Formats: sequence, structure tokens, C-alpha cells
Amino acid sequence: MEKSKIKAVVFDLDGVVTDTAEFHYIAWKNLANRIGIDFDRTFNENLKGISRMESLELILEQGDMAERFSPAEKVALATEKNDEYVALINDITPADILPGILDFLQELKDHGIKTAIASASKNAPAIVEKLEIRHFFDYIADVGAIPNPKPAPDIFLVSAAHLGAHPSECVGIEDAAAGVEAIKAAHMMAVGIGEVEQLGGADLILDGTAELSLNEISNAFLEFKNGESA
Ligand code: B16
Ligand code: MG
Repeated sequence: MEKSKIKAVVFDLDGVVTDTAEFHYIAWKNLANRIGIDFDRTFNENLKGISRMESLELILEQGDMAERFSPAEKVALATEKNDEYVALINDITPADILPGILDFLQELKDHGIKTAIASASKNAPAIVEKLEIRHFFDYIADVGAIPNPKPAPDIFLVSAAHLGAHPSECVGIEDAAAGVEAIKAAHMMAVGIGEVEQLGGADLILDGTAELSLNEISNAFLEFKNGESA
């Protein structure tokens, strides 16, 4: 049997390739606490896959401070958070790549399957360099040039186009609900890494990245295709 008809795999970064969520959490918590807003891990879950400015708006809203700051002050707050985040990720090394990802990337390369990163993070290119995995990817989306953020499909559609693949030939991998929604809106097969409660919309849900393999996603892809044509 042909191993796969998948032409391209589009990866989210944070939570799929590496786990920078803890650093986002620390930097947002410090900023929120400084301006008098409580911030805990449960609330932090809402920020996964969400852009920097949208994250700030959600934090201000939950602290009843949505109207307190001017647009310029909000940019300054977001910059302050990002400065701390950038300092925290400075020490990232290849040891921070999530389990199974390197083998999976090598497997995709060996089978000539194209790959891209579709991250909401403006720091994605720097993180990929620090992880020393740039050579595994054919394209890294520039989130600053993407019209609408996740859960809109834009970043996945732009990635597929750059890889020369039709969305129906692509698999997207995400750890956040907004990301799975974006993949589905792009009409790609969605692999969710995490809990079914959050990622119920995905076509395949895996507990962790160690479970990723070409065989696993190819089988799910065949089922996905059969389901579509049924
Ligand atoms: P930055 P992903 C997302 O990365 C994070 O999950 C999210 O928490 C963060 O706010 C967003 O990137 C923007 O990051 O402030 O570095 O531009 O999961 O889409 O790879
Ligand atoms: Mg993510």
C-alpha cells in the first residue's frame, strides 16, 4: 500500500514542536500582577494560540480594565511582556524540542512530504533557529503578514499555498482549540495534541507528540478522505 497521499504537514509551534507556553505564562503573569490583575494557569489556557494583542485584551477584560489604557499604552504593555518573554526564551536549546518531533520531521523529509510552521508567534523564526531545526521546514509563515489570526484559516491556507499543496492534501497539527478551528476552516485534516475536551473538533487527537508518526497520520488521513467522499 502506498504509505501516504499526504503532500504537506503544517505545524503549529508552541505546544507542538516545543513548549514555550510556560514562558508566555510567566511573562503574562508578571505583567498582569504588576497592573493589579490576578492571573492563574487556568486563565492562561485561554491564551494558547491567541495573538499577543488579543491576549492582552483578554487579560484586561478579565481584570475589568479594558477601558483603562489608551492604544499606545496597550502596545507598551504588550512590548513589556514580550521583552520579558524574549529574555526567558533566550536559553532555549535543541533539548527543548518535544518528544518524537525530530524523528517525525525526519520521517516526513525521507518521504518527500513538505513542511511548514504556522505559528501565531512573531518570535517563531527565532525559536526555530534556537532549536536548530530550520532545515526541516520548507516554509515558516510570517504571522505579521497574515490578514486574520487563528481561528481564521488564513495562516494555514497561506502555508499550503507556499508549499504548493492544495489544503485537501495537507495535515495541520495544533495544541490549541483556536488552532484546530483554523485548520478545519482551511479544510485540512486536523491533528490535535492534547485533551478531547479542548480539541474535540480535530480529526485525530493524540495525547502527546511522541505518538506522532507518518503511519499514524496516514491511516487517519485515509479515514478522513473516506469520510469526506462518503
Ligand atoms: P508572540 P503558537 C502562540 O504560538 C502562543 O500559543 C500564544 O500563547 C502566543 O500569545 C502567540 O503565539 C503569540 O506569540 O507574543 O511571541 O508573538 O501556539 O501559535 O505557535
Ligand atoms: Mg500552539
